[in-house]
Amino acid sequence: MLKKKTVVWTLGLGLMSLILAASAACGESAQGTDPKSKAASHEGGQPDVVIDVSLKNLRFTPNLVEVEAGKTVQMNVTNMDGAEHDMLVDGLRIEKVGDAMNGDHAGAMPDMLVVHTMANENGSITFRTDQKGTYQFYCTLPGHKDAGMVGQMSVV
Ligand SMILES: [Cu+2]
Repeated sequence: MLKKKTVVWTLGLGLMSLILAASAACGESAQGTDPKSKAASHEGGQPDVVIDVSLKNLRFTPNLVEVEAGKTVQMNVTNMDGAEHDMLVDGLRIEKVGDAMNGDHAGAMPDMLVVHTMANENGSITFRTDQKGTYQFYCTLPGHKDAGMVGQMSVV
């Protein structure tokens, strides 16, 4: 009687440790396939493409911009107006590359494509994105979007 009980108890323990081992293995493999750990870093690398956008008289020039998915794009924004402007690409998520020179909102929105410029100043951002699609961009300063400060960015 006593012997039988011990056997059952041992079996139970064995089963429990098997289950524990299995769940531990699952946890390990989930961590191993984390895509973030495999992301290549090209900090400070040269851009594949440079795009210049100028801001003048409440307009973006050009107002149609196309970038290739996966490429490293440096976008320079030149503000020729005597007013503060920015350029926000609505809904697009990016990966910033290196340090933005000036004029971006890096701290607040690290994965958004936005460049801010004071009157007659320049801003720049270097980024990559894999989000193919068409996105509207505009100036977020009050009244500027309604005044026509809009454009379209295509990621192809
Ligand atoms: Cu503006």
